[in-house]
Amino acid sequence: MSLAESIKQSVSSGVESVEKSAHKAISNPKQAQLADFTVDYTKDRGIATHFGVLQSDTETALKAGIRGPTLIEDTHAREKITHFDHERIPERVVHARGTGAHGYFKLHTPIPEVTYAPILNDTTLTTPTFVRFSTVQGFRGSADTVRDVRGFATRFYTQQGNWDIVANNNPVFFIQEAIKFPDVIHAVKPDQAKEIPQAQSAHDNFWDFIGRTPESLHHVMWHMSDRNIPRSYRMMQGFGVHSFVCVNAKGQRSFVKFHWKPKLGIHSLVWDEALKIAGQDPDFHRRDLYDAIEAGSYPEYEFGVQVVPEEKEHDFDFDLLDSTKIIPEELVPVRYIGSMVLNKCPDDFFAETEQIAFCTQHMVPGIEHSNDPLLHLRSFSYQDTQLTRLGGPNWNLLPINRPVCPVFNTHRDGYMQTQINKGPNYWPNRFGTPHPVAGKDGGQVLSPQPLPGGVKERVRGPKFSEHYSQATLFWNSMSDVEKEHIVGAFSFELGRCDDKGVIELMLEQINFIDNKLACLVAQSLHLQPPKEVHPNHGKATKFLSQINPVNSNNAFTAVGRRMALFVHDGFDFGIASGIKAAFAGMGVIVNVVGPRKGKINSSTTGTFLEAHFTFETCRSTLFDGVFFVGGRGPEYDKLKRQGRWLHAAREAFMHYKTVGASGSAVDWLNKYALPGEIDRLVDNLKSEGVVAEQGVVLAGSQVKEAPMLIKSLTDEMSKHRAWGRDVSAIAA
Ligand code: HDE
Repeated sequence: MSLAESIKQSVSSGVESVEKSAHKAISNPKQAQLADFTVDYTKDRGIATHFGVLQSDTETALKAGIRGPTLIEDTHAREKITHFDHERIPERVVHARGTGAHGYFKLHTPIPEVTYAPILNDTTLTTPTFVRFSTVQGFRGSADTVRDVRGFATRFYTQQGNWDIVANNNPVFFIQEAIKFPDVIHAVKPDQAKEIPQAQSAHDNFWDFIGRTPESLHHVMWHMSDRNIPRSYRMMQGFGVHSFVCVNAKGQRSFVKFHWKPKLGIHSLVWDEALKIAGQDPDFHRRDLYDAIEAGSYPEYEFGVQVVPEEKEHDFDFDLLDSTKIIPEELVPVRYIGSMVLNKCPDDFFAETEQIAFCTQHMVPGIEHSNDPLLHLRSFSYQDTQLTRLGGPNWNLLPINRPVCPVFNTHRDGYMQTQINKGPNYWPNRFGTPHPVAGKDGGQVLSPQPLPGGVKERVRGPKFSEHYSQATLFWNSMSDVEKEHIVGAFSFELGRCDDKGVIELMLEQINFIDNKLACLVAQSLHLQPPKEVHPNHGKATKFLSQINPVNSNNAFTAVGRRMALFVHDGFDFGIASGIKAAFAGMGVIVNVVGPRKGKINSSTTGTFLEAHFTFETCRSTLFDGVFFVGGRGPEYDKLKRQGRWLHAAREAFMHYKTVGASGSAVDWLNKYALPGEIDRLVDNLKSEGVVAEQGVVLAGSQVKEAPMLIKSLTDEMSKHRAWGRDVSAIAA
């Protein structure tokens, strides 16, 4: 659709598109299965007890006389209270805070040379998926935007059973051995005595552990980078972390790393913004995901594999089984072979997002465990933790956990058995069912693997002892802006530590990664910069920076972004409605922000826009760009005293976001909101209808300027942030 056509579109058209209806139409066996378990309470049916007896009063309990005691005989009241009393279940011991969505996966490039698993071979299949995104450290009610690793757990409901890739947004992990997992988690979670701080790594215990665990340093570089304050779950990569093993029909084995790459690119918040949003909208990422899906702007991720045939296992200077290492994409390129679209929000958070029980052991034939020392105990842990969290061994029968293929076995009974299992409960039996299935008929046969032999002892492979090289590779691969952010993050985190010994030990470790980095962190903490002890190897990879456009993993687009349109009574309707309609057609979410919710009248009689936010309920942090629409009338005359407008403009500017204004708001922006920052641009506006530079976009008040304005806004928004802007004089 051309810009002009978009503008003509009705203002209220939303983003309902042909694409949206196409996605909706895809048949999804998991949705069909869930529908059988769904009770729709909007259908007219009286309130009943759990056992079906209709009730005439659910607000007043049975009493022995007016003002008398409540009677135990009131079964409805007792049942209601009892059920409520038992509503809570234990939250996940890690990744407690999360949000989920349904979707589907489609393969476009089969890889029969790597695996015989049908899901990675058959391009005609549409496989239902459920994804749960999460943070690691915080409790279930903690804020979304904290500095933390993000979980990216995907379940594929395949015809061969459930396949779970329980991934993170960082490609490496803190530790090499699963036996250390309780320690790293205890260290990062709130202190045992005071239970503070919540959902943060900026404290003594975490950095104490890290300083004594050099294998975690590569991961810590990711943790201190922008990666761990993502802008959105829609703009985050996902990594299976381990090298898994895939097996082809000839029995040949390969090591495979799984990758997710977001279509909208990889983008992050800035730290000040993340801190503020944690209070302003703790559900920021949750809301962002739901809003996008409900607006039809479906998140999409490409699915890729890095494949190393088994005979090349030892060709690297790191161990493929070491989950603290990436395989640089220069050495083994990622092959993108399919994609996943998330197109439905859950109907019931608890039943779906909370009760989904991912397990790394959920693998389908053709995909297997490797000997990564993080993986086997991990698989044990997931199965094990569900027993406590979901209260027994029958959690596979919960609707969200049920595979879409038929399931027969000899497992029986247990708490909350919800199936009537008719027939034999042992094998072998005289009936011949349920029976094991041969490999050629789809039964799982694990591939034979020669074992190295040796002595039973607590050891790690020789290449597991090098910890700094890839941490340095990460640092070297960052752009200058990203390096500044890493220094800032270390300074914040170590600045929050109270124990001097913890800080000094960490500085020593950082110095092994790069001396300049250590010196910058030391300077910011007013400590002695350390001498160089370990020269930087100087190597870099071009696939890690989020800002450097040579990273082919990244994408820059305005699609899926969010823009706040500030209007006051008397605003210029043509410009405002033009932006709104054009952006809606492009999949940019526009929220009108006005002096009150509801109708805001423009300067053209009879025309108005509906405001979604008021000046008070909105903050610039919730948007990728802010635009101030000019206008006429008494409210516009008073604009210089409009504190929320001033704050929104300065704050968005300080966070490097797109800031725009039209008509009379340009003068206001120049004189009051950003004095001294945009003079030259305003001068240029006198000779041109629209001007744009470093994320600032200015326009006159004429409707004919709208297409050019929209193009400039779209271009600036797609850059994500104007990193070249000097914000040193602005505080908000
Ligand atoms: Fe987890 N992890 N983990 N983990 N993990 C859990 O399982 C564990 C690891 C990850 O949305 C728990 O169901 C061990 C790596 C995600 O429901 C638990 C080890 C990666 C989720 C557990 C690891 C992850 C979990 C808690 C070995 C990235 C959330 C609740 C060191 C590839 C899944 C649960 C969801 C959850 C144990 C390491 C990611 C306790 C022992 C590596 C995304 O079982």
